[in-house]
Amino acid sequence: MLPLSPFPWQERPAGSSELLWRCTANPLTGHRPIPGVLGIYNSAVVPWQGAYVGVFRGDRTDGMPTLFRGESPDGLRWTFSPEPLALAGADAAIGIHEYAYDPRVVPLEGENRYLICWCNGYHGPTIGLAETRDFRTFTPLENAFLPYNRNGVLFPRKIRGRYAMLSRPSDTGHTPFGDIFYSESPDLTYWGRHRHVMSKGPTWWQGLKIGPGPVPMETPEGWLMIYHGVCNTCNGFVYRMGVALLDLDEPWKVIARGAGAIFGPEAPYEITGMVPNVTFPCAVLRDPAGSDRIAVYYGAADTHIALAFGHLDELVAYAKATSV
Ligand code: BMA
Repeated sequence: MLPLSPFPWQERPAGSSELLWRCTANPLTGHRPIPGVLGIYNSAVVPWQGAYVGVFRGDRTDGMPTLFRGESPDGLRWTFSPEPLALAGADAAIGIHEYAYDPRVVPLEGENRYLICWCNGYHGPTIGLAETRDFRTFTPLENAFLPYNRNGVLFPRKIRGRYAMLSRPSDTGHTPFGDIFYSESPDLTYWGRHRHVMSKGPTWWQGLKIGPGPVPMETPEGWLMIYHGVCNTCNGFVYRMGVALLDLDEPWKVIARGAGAIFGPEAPYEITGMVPNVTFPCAVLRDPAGSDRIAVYYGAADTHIALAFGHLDELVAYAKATSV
C-alpha cells in the first residue's frame, strides 16, 4: 500500500491571529511555468498515490485559458505536462474547445472516479464536466448547464440520493453581479431542482458578486464552504475569501455566514500580476491524519498558484460567531 500523501503544513506564525496564513514558499508557481504559458493559477489539487496530482489553469501567451495536468511529490513543488489536457473520445460538441478555466476536482465517495468541473467555453461560459480514473485519460460528460455560468463545484458525495453542484450564473463578460445556486442530478447529465443558496453582500467586501470556491468540506455541523466575494473599486474588482456553513441534507439552506473576509490580496504576488488584487480559492486539502488542519490552494493575481493554511474548526466557529 502507498503511504499517505505528505500533507503540506506550516503552523500559524507566532503572534498572528489570522484565520488563514500564507505558505512561506509562496508563490508556488512563477511566470512562464511551461513553454507558451504566461502563468498557472486558479487550479485544483488532490492527493494521489502517496503524492499529489492536479488539473491546472494555464493562460497561453495569447491570453486563452487552457487546462493542464500537473503532479507534485509534496503539494508544493509542481511539474506540469506541456500539452493541454486531452479529452479521450471527446464529442466535439461538448469537449474543451473555445476555452477552459477555473477547474475543480473531486473524488466521488464510493465511486472509483474523480470528476473535474471547469468553466467551459461553449457559446459563452458554462460548466464543463469530465471524469478520470487515472489522471491520464479524461472523458468528457455533458455540459451541466446552459450558458452562462461559472464556478461549478460538485459536492464529494450524493445528497439525498443525487449528485449535487453549486454554481454561479453569469454573463459573457466580467459579470458585475452573481449569487450562488444549488442544483441536483440523478446521473451527472440532467440537472434540475435549482435552489438559491446565497446572494452577494450583505457586507461590503462581497457587495458585487460571490461564487463557490473549493469542494465544500463536510463537518458534523454542516458543509463548510469557502467562497470568493468581490467588491468594485475605482481600479477594478477585488477578490477576497469568505466562509459559510450549509445544511448537510439541504445545502441551499445557509446555517451561518461569516461577516468578514477571511483572506484577501495583500502579498506582492497577490496585488501585482495579470489581474491585480485577486485571491481565488479552487482547492482545499484536509489533513489525512484526521486533524482539523487544512491547506487552501488559491490563484494569486491571475498569475500564480499560492497556498494558505488554517484550521477547519476555527472557520466553522468564525462563520457561526459572526453570522450575518
Ligand atoms: C473571474 C474568473 C477568474 C479570475 C477572476 C479575476 O471572472 O475569470 O478566473 O481569477 O475573474 O480575473
